[in-house]
Amino acid sequence: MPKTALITGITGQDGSYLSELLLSKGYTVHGIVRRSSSFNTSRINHIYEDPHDAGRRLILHYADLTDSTGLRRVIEASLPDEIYNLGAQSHVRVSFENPEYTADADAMGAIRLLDCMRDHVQHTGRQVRFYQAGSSEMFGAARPPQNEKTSFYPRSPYAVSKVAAHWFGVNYREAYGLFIANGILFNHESPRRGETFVTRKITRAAGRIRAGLQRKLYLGNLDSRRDWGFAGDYVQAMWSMLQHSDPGDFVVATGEAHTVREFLEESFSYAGLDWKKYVEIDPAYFRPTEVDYLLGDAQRARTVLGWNPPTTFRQLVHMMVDSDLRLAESERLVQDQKFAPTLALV
Ligand code: NAP
Ligand code: F7E
Repeated sequence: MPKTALITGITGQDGSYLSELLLSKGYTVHGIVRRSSSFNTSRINHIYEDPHDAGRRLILHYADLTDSTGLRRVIEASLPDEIYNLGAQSHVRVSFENPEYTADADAMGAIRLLDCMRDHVQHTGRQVRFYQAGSSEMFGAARPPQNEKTSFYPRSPYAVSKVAAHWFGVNYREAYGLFIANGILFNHESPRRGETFVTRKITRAAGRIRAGLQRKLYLGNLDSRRDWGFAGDYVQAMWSMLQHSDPGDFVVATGEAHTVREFLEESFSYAGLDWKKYVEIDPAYFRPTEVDYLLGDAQRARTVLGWNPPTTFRQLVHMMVDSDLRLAESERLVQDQKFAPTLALV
């Protein structure tokens, strides 16, 4: 039987790749979109289906992780076999500015959704599986390499909220026998990455500097190390966790760490630029408490799930730079066209 999935955070980077994956496997995909005064569906426009189309397999619902009534209604309307909780205020620096909202969406949002699922399972007797999007940020200051046995040491309101969501998942699994898998994913990036995360900020700047649209790039701490993988590879691991016979917790990582400076060097040199001519340090981007070194040990995901990420660090950087060079070039063309009529007048 074709399955049905419900994704919170479908409009985000991971939500868009996961939707593509599930649709390619024959799933019907329901997604939660939060109300915004401007369009927030750009990452899924290419798979969007008109509500008037018969037999469509991508169905969007307005709901919000801060509103349990709406979540309950969407679960009852979509009858999912699998729920992927990807929705979150996912920016670590922003979580210091908006701690209460971050905890509400990321920690309380998870328990709201779990509780809706618990009631739904109890009332209907249906089997539903749940994926919780945990993060390497939960390890924070713990010594690398980090794996499922490493103790959490969160260093931001975002990370603390994700730790709470992780333990809500463990508790609901043990208390009610629900199938709940916690992914502990290390940083994963792509051409669809939000533009205020450091990787995309760097590749976006490389493209715009090459196109003559930007002069400087202001960054914070260049010394922190991250284990960066490709988001397209990581959504495969999410799906695999829900296909396994038993629910569990899995670290998902490449096992290779690089500094922000190394990401910068690789991006700019691939774009034919010397980063030292363009980059300035702005302490505004420093964090009150930094996470210095994240390096994942994903042996359990490799052996139990058979998950092995094919994309290398260099391939990831080049994919992002190539995409942002094309994007900047199209921005430049639009800008040139805008000025063309004015030039023609003089
Ligand atoms: P993202 O691009 O920031 O997407 C977050 C998604 O959550 C967006 O669809 C966003 O909607 C939605 N959202 C935010 N607040 C919400 C709310 N109150 N109610 C409902 N939806 C809400 O994040 P991502 O990179 O795809 O990451 C997916 C998940 O994995 C997140 O939970 C993140 O914390 C976690 N994670 C990410 C990484 C990583 O390296 N990418 C690593 C570990 C864990 P809008 O589009 O309207 O903003
Ligand atoms: O920062 C440093 C910054 O914001 C990476 C989220 O997806 O991954 C992400 O969180 C590093 C940090 O990602 C700038 O201080 C320097 O050390 O790209 P980031 P993150 O904080 O690692 C985890 C796994 C998640 O779960 C999160 O949801 O880069 N850095 N200069 C900078 N960071 C930013 N954003 N901007 C700078 O200008």
